[in-house]
Amino acid sequence: MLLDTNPNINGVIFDLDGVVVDTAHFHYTSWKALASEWKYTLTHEDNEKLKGISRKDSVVKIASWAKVKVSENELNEVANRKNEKYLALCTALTPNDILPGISEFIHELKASNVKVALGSASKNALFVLNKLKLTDFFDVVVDGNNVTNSKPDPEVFIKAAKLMNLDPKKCVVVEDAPAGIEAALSAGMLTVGLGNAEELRNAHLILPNAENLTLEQLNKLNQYHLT
Ligand code: B16
Ligand code: MG
Repeated sequence: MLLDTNPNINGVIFDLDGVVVDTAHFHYTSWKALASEWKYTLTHEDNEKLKGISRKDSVVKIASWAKVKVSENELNEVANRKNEKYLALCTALTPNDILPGISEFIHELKASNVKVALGSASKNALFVLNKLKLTDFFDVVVDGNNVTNSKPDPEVFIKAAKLMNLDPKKCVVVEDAPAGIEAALSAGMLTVGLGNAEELRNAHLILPNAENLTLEQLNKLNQYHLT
């Protein structure tokens, strides 16, 4: 049986890290270890600026903060070593690590015939989704392996809408990072920011986390419906 559907919302695109699962601190721990080799102490504020940014672009940013010059070879080598550390931490992930509210919301969307996609900058997205046993719930997965430009470029979200066969104006993006909100707005989509209200101030709707994320909440987006 279909639940009440909102005609303005045909698809929801989820960011992965920080929205579906809290892997952001795994990224932080791994980058911090690498940055310390350059005698640079990566701060929480620095890490906020890396959210949603591709692995390679992250190395470039950290190198510039540490004021070190890196060759293309070194850049790749550092990115690979960071990924080994990150994957080692992700190995222990289980469905218990899905953030509160996310499974319920995905089930509600499926029951209401709203399409569900992933739009992540991560090249490890499928590995993580498999660990969480969530892969089969996503109609479409677009990740760091399928895009050329990382957030705040809208490519990842535009591609997800295209693969779902949906009008971007009828898609809602759920994000935890300012770069992701910017990307979604450039894609012409409605946005829900999960986390810090000040950092995510450009989102149409801001919630502290996904615990109260429901289709009823998304009805608040009707006032912004894009024509
Ligand atoms: P990987 P999201 C992003 O994922 C992370 O926020 C960001 O910190 C990370 O550097 C990026 O993925 C690339 O990840 O190294 O696994 O390819 O938030 O867009 O889901
Ligand atoms: Mg994120």
